[in-house]
Amino acid sequence: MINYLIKLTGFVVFSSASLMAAENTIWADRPAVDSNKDYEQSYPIGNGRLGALIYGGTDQEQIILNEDTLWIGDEEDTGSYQMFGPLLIDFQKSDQESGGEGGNSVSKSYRRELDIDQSLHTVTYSQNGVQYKREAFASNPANVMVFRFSADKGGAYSGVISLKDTHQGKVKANGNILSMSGALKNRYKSSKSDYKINLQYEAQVMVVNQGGELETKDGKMSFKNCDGLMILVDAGTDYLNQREQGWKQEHPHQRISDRLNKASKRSFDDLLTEHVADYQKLYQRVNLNLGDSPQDALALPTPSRVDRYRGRKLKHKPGVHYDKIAIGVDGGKSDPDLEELIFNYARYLMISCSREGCMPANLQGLWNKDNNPPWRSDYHTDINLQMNYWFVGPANLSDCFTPVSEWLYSVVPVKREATKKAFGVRGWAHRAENGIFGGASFKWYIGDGAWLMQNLWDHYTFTLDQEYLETRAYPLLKELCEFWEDSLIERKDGKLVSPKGQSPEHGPEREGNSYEQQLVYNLFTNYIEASSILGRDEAFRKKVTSLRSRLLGPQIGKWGQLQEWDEDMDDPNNKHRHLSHLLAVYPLKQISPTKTPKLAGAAKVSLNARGDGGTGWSKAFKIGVWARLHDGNRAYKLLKEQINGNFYGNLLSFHAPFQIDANFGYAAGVCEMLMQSQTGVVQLLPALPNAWKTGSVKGIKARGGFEVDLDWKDGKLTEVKVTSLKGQPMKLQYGDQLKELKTVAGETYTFNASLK
Ligand code: FUC
Repeated sequence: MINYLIKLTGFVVFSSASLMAAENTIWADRPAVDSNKDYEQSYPIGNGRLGALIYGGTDQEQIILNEDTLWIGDEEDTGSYQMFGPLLIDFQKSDQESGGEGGNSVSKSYRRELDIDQSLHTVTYSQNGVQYKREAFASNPANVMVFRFSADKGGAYSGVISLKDTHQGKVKANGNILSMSGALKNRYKSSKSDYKINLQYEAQVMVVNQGGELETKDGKMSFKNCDGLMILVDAGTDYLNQREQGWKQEHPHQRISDRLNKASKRSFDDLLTEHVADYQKLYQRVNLNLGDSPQDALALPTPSRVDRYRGRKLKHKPGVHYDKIAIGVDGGKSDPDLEELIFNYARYLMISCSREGCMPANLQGLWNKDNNPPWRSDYHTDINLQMNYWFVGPANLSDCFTPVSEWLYSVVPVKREATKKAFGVRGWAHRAENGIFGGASFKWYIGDGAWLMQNLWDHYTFTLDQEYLETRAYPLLKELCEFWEDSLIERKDGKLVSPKGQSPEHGPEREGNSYEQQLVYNLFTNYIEASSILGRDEAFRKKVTSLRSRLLGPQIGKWGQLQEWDEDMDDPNNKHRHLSHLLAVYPLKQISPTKTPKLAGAAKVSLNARGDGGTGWSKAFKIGVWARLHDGNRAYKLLKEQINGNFYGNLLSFHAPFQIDANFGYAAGVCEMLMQSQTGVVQLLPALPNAWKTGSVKGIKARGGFEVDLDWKDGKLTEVKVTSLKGQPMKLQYGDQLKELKTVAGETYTFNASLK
């Protein structure tokens, strides 16, 4: 933190930039050269729609290009997310050069960093007496990616730029533009039939040189003796999220050309200033301080810093995943700034891969280097997509949520037909794997829709956006209630249960799994509230209220556990990564230590039995559940388990492999530790661990439209500031203190630990 910097004034070993940015900089002292380990080394940039993984080589710069609509698939099959392909820049070494600091190998002056406060990627190194600098960012307002190559001596840049098409398209070089375009015809590895929709795609790379010359030949572009280069990149497809238009709009060529032409008339600095302002409007809303890290941690490149934290080098065997990742390894050293950095990085990643008008964050966010990516890099709805977005409300990034509701709204017509065909009922349901044309694969998990609708409902509770409620959340909630009205089965004792299905992704297929029972209870609860707020559909609301009262509720089994199934058959040795029977604790709200202490106790028994191991997302999930059970130290243990076992040196979290849900789930867990508002009461520091003795958080959000700043010292709240954005009444709780207040929109209210 900054105060740490002040303490260190005059200390000369580390650069002041790296100290100041301890919780905002990810850096390495070598390029990401091992192409098999992209996700462990390369750094992602993105503007919501367009993204890149950057390797930072000094012989060759490799930039993997992505755009979020480049998908194969159709209304039947999920398909998969595709990569656009690599952009390669081969640097020609000058004649005088004789080894020394060159090549893609380590050089002492080399530094590759991602500044997540500015959303700017920089590579610097010296070679043969020349100081080189390469900067990169993805601008949301200009809607292009921008690269600048500069040097402290003239004429230092010579080399060749090329694009690789990884589909069936053509690469062309013309004037100062390299392009590739074609139509997608690939199939995902497990798909049997041809797809009915073939998107057309195009990418363009525009090169603006300072000094020197450009020349195009054989589909490549060479640059010679240039003082510097500005490279502008854009890519897109003809995808449109409207079924009635056949999922297509016009070819992307003109849009791309227009954006590049417009950007090329502006200077790099001008584009950068606009980009940073746009990015920081979202990023700088929240500031987390969990304490100060020691000097030796701050001096290390990020991969070594993570190893220092975990007390070992990560031994990651690619084949080993699911529930077998080592736990309880804790020989590491404290680094609260790293815990902050990982929280901040989730916010960086979300702003970079999910902005208004874009597609939602998929399993890899936006970043994909493979045309047969793991699990199709798709929208998995039996936890992953939901987890991606749990933290956006609390972390003051609700703006990043609308891609989810827009995507869901666009694919529901396809799901409605598939649901009718499969089950003969109204409404819509999900299979676990989902694409952008509504096609799906793997098992039906008919609770998934209600789970997604919790995200949609939460978006409303944080923003109180009435238009969104009327046009998106409400119609989807209502139709899903109809699905359940048609699908619930009445048992002899009058109880209503879900039809046969699996509790994700293990165990037998049974009726009345806790997974669906809890989700349906929650769906009905949210629907009742939504229809009351809008004053709509009173008769249906009554019906839903009556259905809800007859649902088979949560049950406590013979070893004190919260049952996962309708019968008492849970295995205390089951360590499965999914925790679907604990959703009522988190992210739903039916079970809480204050309102339903017995059930919360049973949830604790179950969670203990599941253990502290698992995939990245599973550990992240456990942080949140322990936080909701108000056990801050245990939540913190899981947070450490996740950092110890499931983060690469570039701070992308893994399953394995890399899956962005774990990055986002980590941030969600941290938010739950600091504040909770799901029960209608804003609980301050409900799960503060001993390890975060003194700290603060500014700008996090509570449901009802409140922005909150918290300060604590020696484990106790010292001050809370609440800014009311919507003028709603508020209930504030800290320990045994409860304060009810009426608020005025725009006013800020300050209280001490006694809430006075
Ligand atoms: C769910 C999980 C898996 C994996 C996949 C993408 O099916 O059970 O662990 O995360 O999604």
